[in-house]
Amino acid sequence: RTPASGPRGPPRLPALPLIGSLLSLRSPHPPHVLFKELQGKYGQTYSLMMGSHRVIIVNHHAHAKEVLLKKGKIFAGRPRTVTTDVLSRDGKDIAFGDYSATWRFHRKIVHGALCMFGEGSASIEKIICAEAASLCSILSEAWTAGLALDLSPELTRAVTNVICSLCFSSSYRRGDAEFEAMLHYSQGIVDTVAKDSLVDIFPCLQIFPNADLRLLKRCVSVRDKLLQKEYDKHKAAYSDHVQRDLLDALLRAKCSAENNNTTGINAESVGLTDDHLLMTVGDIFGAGVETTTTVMKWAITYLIHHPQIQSRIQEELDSRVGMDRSPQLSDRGSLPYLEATIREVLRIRPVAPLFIPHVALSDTSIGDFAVKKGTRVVINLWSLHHDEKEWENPERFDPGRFLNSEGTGLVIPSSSYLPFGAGVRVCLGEALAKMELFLFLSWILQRFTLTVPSGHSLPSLEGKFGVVLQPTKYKVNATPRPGWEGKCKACWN
Ligand code: HEM
Ligand code: PLO
Repeated sequence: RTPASGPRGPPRLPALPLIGSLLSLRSPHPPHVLFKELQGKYGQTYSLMMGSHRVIIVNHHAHAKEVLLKKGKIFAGRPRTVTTDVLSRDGKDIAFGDYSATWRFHRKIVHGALCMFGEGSASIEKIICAEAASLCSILSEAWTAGLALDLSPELTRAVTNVICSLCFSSSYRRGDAEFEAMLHYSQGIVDTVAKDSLVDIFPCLQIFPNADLRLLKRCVSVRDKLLQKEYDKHKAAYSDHVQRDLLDALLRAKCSAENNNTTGINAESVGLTDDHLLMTVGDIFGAGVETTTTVMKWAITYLIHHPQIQSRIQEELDSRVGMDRSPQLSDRGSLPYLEATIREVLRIRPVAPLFIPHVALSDTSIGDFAVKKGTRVVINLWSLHHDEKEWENPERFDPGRFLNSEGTGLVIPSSSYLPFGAGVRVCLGEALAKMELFLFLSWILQRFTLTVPSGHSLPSLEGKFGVVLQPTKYKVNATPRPGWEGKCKACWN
């Protein structure tokens, strides 16, 4: 315990030996909602025990920014947990890997490779638009056949193909068996990894039969075979002179470290082992697919609930882009209402409502509270994005919040908004995700109006909590807008 005279830690939830705070956490609500509610009793920043680990929950933006920005390096650690160790071969990736020289080096390589395709770059725009065109022709075929569609696999394939191009220079066709396998393993991982499951709280439970852990291991082994296959192909085709994708960029860094013994740097010491390379590309692939797809699904869910917002975006598209060409990245500045809608989706249903836990790398503080080295810190983005003092009626979906009073320009109306995190651990895919969301949504809404089939109820807004917060499945009618019904297939591009 901190001596009475010194700075104290944050208020504590009652904890019983061994089971930690589990009893006070039993609740019908998902953890981000429960952690928001507990503020009423314990204040904005409080701590609890998860098994033997002390965890601080941060619910206010001032403390969140202190952790992420002002003391970003001190709080840049990640905890080791049973499930993330299975996924990342003991933290040899970026997202679940602890703060280290290896971690910094991998972030730098990925950042460089993504910039190569970066914002404004013709190639990434072309890749996304090709996928948007193919998505739109599938919607049109379904409409012609009179079918309502579960959009989830179609959106996932479009988003997967973008990240496949960037990571591996490859793509999947509709019905591809490997793609079906990927959909399946990735859902298994999302459902079981890093959500403070019992094995993460009590690692000793691994020795008992545990269905979740078995499922995770099976899914990870399918994913690893897929990654290994790409890795072997890239190794066989490797040349110092060509860099097609992220995997080539990682291999180049590995080869140059191996050929450059004079500087004392070798592949092993900077963490450029086969395992590290595979786990890094696995992270980007996994994050690239699950996050953007989830936001697309939430965006469509909210647009179906709010047809008037959908038609306002369509009016904006009609007046700024028209029907004779497809939207492109350079239209972003002239479609503020669509951009505001994307911002509002990211606020109301954050992809990662609890981020990934951070860890204090030395003794430090948050506000006036003392924090011991090794303490885990969970930023509750749900609380930041639903803070009643910052957002009027936070559960109301209202893109207008992000527009200036004339409705012509974009604003960020509150500091309590961090959809991609901030600081040392900020999301690596922010620019890519924003390009994809803008192009996919603008292409779809230029051509179609989305509704639920008649007689079906509106989709749920509740979401299923896992490592990402996903909407549940439902069917959609995509009806071509006036003027688009009779257009030939070639005109969809
Ligand atoms: C981390 C959000 C898309 C790669 C994160 C974090 C958030 C986030 C909140 C955690 C920050 C923290 O722990 O402090 C999002 C959202 C996305 C998105 C809302 C889509 C709209 C992507 C994409 C990629 C990506 C497309 C890959 C290209 C990563 C990686 C990390 C990360 C590698 C871990 C960074 C680290 O621990 O150093 N993201 N992300 N994300 N994101 Fe994203
Ligand atoms: C998604 C399922 C994949 O099969 C594996 C994977 C890798 C990286 C993870 C991602 C999953 C979920 C979203 C994560 C991402 C790293 C950063 C990102 C956690 C588990 C976020 C939003 O923090």
